[in-house]
Amino acid sequence: MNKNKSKKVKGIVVALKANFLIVEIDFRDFKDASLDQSSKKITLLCTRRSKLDYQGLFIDVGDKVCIESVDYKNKRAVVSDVDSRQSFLKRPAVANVTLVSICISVDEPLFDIEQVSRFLLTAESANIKPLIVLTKIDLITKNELILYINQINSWGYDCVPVSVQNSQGIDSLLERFRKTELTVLAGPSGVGKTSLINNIIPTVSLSTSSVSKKLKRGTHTTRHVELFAIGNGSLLADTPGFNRPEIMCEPSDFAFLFPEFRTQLSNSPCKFRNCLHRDEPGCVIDKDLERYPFYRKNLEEMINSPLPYQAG
Ligand SMILES: Nc1nc2c(ncn2[C@@H]2O[C@H](COP(=O)(O)OP(=O)(O)OP(=O)(O)O)[C@@H](O)[C@H]2O)c(=O)[nH]1
Ligand SMILES: [Mg+2]
Ligand SMILES: [Zn+2]
Repeated sequence: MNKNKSKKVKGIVVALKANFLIVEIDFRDFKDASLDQSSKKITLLCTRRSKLDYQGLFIDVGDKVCIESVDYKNKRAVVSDVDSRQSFLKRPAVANVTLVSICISVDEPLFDIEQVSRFLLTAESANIKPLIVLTKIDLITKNELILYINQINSWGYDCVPVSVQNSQGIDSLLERFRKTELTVLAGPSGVGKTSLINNIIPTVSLSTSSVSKKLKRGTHTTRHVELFAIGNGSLLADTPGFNRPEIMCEPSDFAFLFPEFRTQLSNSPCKFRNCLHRDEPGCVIDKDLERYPFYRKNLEEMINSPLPYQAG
């Protein structure tokens, strides 16, 4: 009997294809003469044990799994167990995310505060750290870029400006990603997420396509989430772009998803504990903050929507 067939091995789901899971394993820990020892990783096409379905355990990209019945020759295996998740980003669906890199282009498609904020809220509500990656900065002047950076900083976020066209900022972005276990590139279609991966990992050559001239929007080129190794044990996920993330939140929690409001609330709380920061007496939130109108509009929608609370 092949010894490895009964051996349990740990791996990570790097992609989902039809009903299969693509699992990458690091096989340095155990030797198999039939394997090509020049590479350190191997990807296997896996099915899942039906007990996982009975237990209602969903598996997504980023999940750490246990595999068995490994057939190295044909690169097949069966997923028998899944570790509990450290975090989960619902859309794009990725498990164990440590950083959400929200890619937003300064032009083509145009920077839109409401759209960026919706992506930021997705990360905030999953309790995962967001970073804004400002893409296509070759399309604007230095002064325009400074205004964008200041604007993003005023919301309490960090931002890394990049251009794939002239490789500006790519090295420092990569340095940041290599300090992170699993970074997800999220953002609208056409902002250059896949172009960034192609630039960072020259050995992959993923499909990209130009933004529609008429609508000035992306054409939804990437269709699946996929993880790529970027060195230092770090992983980077390319994801399909989408334009309008939903906001799902309790009205009383909503303000805490905005760092600029959190700062004000932690300095001195509002007079009433259940303050929704509308026009209540003793409210400490500065209504002149740039994103306040966005907060207010979505708060009203949430309050008026049937449960569960949701804004448009
Ligand atoms: N000028 C300029 N164009 C860029 C840059 N990065 C990407 N593009 C272009 O933007 C277009 C869209 O790029 P993609 O990488 O396909 O965008 P995406 O975010 O992956 O889009 P989806 O897969 O649809 O979500 C392509 O025509 C790229 O050549 C950049 O830094 N500068
Ligand atoms: Mg893409
Ligand atoms: Zn208040």
